[in-house]
Amino acid sequence: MRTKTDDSSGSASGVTRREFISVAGATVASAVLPVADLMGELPNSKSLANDRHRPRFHLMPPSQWLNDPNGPLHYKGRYHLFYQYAREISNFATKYWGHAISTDLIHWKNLGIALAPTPGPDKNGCWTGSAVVVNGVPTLIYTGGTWSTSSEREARAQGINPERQLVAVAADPNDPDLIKWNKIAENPVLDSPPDSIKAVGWRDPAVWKEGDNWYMTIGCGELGVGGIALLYSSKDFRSWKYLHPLATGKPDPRVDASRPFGAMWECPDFFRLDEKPFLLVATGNRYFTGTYSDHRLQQQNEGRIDFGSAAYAQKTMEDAKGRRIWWAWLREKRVSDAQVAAGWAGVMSLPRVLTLRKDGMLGVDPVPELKVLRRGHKTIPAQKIDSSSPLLLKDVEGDCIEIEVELELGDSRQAGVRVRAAVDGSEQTLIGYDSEKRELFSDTSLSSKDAATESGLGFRRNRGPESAPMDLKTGEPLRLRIFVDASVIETFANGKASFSDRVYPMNPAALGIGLFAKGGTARLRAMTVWQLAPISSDRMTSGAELFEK
Ligand code: DQQ
Repeated sequence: MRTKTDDSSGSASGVTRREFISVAGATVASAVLPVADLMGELPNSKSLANDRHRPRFHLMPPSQWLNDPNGPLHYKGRYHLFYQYAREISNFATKYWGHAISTDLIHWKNLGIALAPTPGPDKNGCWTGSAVVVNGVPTLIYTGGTWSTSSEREARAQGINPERQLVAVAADPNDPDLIKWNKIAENPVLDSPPDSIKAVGWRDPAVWKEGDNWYMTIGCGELGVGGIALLYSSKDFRSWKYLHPLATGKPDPRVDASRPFGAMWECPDFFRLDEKPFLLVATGNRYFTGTYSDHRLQQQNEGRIDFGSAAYAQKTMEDAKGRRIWWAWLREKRVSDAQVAAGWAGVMSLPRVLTLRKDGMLGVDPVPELKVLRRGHKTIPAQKIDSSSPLLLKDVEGDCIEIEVELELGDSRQAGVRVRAAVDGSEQTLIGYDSEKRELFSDTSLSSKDAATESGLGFRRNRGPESAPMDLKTGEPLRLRIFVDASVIETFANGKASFSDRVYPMNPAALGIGLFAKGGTARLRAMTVWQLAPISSDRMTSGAELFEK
């Protein structure tokens, strides 16, 4: 099985006139999209450009709202990454597909809106979906929302399904930027979930090809039961047939399946690495693996790709090099009033590469391309770390940096790195390993004194410790790579676990970096701190100059 995300496997490099006309003729022209207006709408661009919490090397829209990554695709030498975009700062606002392109996975140019709701089956939103090349034509499949937040419960109570699946095709497959997309006349290609399932949701299609057939999984779930990834197949990408569940969640005490959100698997993503099947779901950035036969996944093991509650709605693609590249939405961790006041919310994670580890589970690392951002660096000499170590390292600080560190944990109970720290430690974020609990952790309890970062419920908590089980063999050092980009922190540990977090120190000088060890002595083996180059000079990540490479 290969997921066709790359033109190398299709005839896309030269779509024939006949193919193009047959595709174009069968579409309804997309609405006249106010692309420039929407993405160019920067009421407070000055304050955005000067907002020290806005990241500088992460992809995001010029302003307003971003959530899920959608339809990553490698086509004619360009990476295309779409994302859920809204003109208001709210997850319940009407969603569009924002569109960005890159030649190196790192520098992005925002092109504008690829998909906008139009009267009909996506009138209240173009939600999450996928992109593939079908007979040489880049094609999107996504969920159309016909409900608004207020009408959803009512609609479902009346047995009305408020979600549809729709297809859109590139208006000009010879345009490497794929600027314009047309919704096909046959939409919706699916208008309701199977009758046998009392679905609490039915969205976020993900597609792949096996032989001549397309397969699609759609996120679903039943109250009291839990998540279900439904499986469909098609020969022509227009007419889809329901087969059976690809996988069904096992009873899980960690999620409350009596509530619609707990009962649903959003954003399923399915692929094989060296023939081993992996089903990713949004909840907990979790994945399931086991065996795949008769188009059913028999689950044997599960893991998590990112252990931070900041990350959600993971999505992958296979790139031209055959790598499995992963992204997720990094949500804000401050109250919505603060987000609205800032004029922006939501950041795309850094691209990561997933690999098959010897133990059959997924390894996760930042893509090597990120090294292109490295500028000056400072190496820190090997040293002992204990309770008497200084709070901060001398002559090194920053919030647009990468830290590479190797620590011997010694007899310490906890050891790690302190970032975004004020000189007096009044604000600081800790990332480290707890040898007793055998856990990697990110502790944002003291990250900010801003009251806007205090509240939050359950897994949507804004500040506090979060952890990931991680076994280090006796004597195995803790190896961390930490990317700090203003309010974003992404940590990678020993190729085994990753952690995303968001922090908003009130003190602009909370830029310090330190080492800590508690309950014993640890030892620094090696440490380098790299200054990273922003991908845009004004924190807007939208300028055309980004693409001049
Ligand atoms: N966000 C999308 C849905 C998806 C959810 C709407 C996950 O399609 O289920 O913006 O964050």
